[in-house]
Amino acid sequence: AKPTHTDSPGPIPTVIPTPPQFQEIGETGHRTLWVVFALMVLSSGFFAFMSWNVPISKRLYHVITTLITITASLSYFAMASGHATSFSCTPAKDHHKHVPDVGYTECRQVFWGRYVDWAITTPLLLLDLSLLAGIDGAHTLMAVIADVIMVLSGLFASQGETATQRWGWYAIGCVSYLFVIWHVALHGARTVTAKGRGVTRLFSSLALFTFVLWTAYPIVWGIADGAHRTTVDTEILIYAVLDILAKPVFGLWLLFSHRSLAETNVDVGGWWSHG
Ligand code: RET
Repeated sequence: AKPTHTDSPGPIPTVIPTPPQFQEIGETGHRTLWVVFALMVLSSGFFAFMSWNVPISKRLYHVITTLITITASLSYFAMASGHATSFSCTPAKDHHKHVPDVGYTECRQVFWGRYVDWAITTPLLLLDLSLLAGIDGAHTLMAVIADVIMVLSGLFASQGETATQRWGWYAIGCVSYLFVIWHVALHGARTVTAKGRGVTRLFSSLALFTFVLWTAYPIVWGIADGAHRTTVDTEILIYAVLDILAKPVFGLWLLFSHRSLAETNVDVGGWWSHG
């Protein structure tokens, strides 16, 4: 017979619940966050310095690229000083499946500051690439929106409590990422040819570098944040290397190429500058 609310609740369980298992940042992770903060500040200063003698009309890439590392500096400052973080608790895998009351939970430290950073910086990185390739506003806007959906999906996935929430949002994020590649890499490869051989070659290498790097992020997310297969410190280290390549190294490459290749100039009309 179906149980009803009048049924006796049964004997009081005598098993003491296992306390949650915590996975959190250690000394290495902490130090790494401060080092990346310092590198992002230095890069921002250097990019600002590079724009010193460049007329405003030719500073668009400098401004965008500097804003990217400034944003990363802020986010790394927040994370290194112990802000922008929370614990995400999920039921532990396999065992105790049928006795949820005594199954332990795993609480892993999540730095949600990353997602705030990515929500601002990845659209700016795409803007750099779109301007370089001469992609029209329509495709740029669609790429940027797909990208914001991708990052927010990652944020929701990281806060999810059930496998459905976590992997569901992760899957939505991955589909959005495919739209980003489609609008920027594939579409850009077509439009950039109008800007000549030099820009085409630059865009091809920069876009390849970008999308190979970017693809590492969902892989790391799946292993570290999704499946909890690495420590929090290892995760911090891997994201640190990826972030340095995706922001300061990308920026150096773009700004130095822009300096020596006049065809990279963008005509964005009178709104940006009057001459
Ligand atoms: C998430 C999880 C959801 C699925 C996908 C993701 C992709 C993230 C990417 C991040 C790129 C970050 C960069 C930072 C700047 O330095 C959100 C991890 C696809 C591509 C380039």
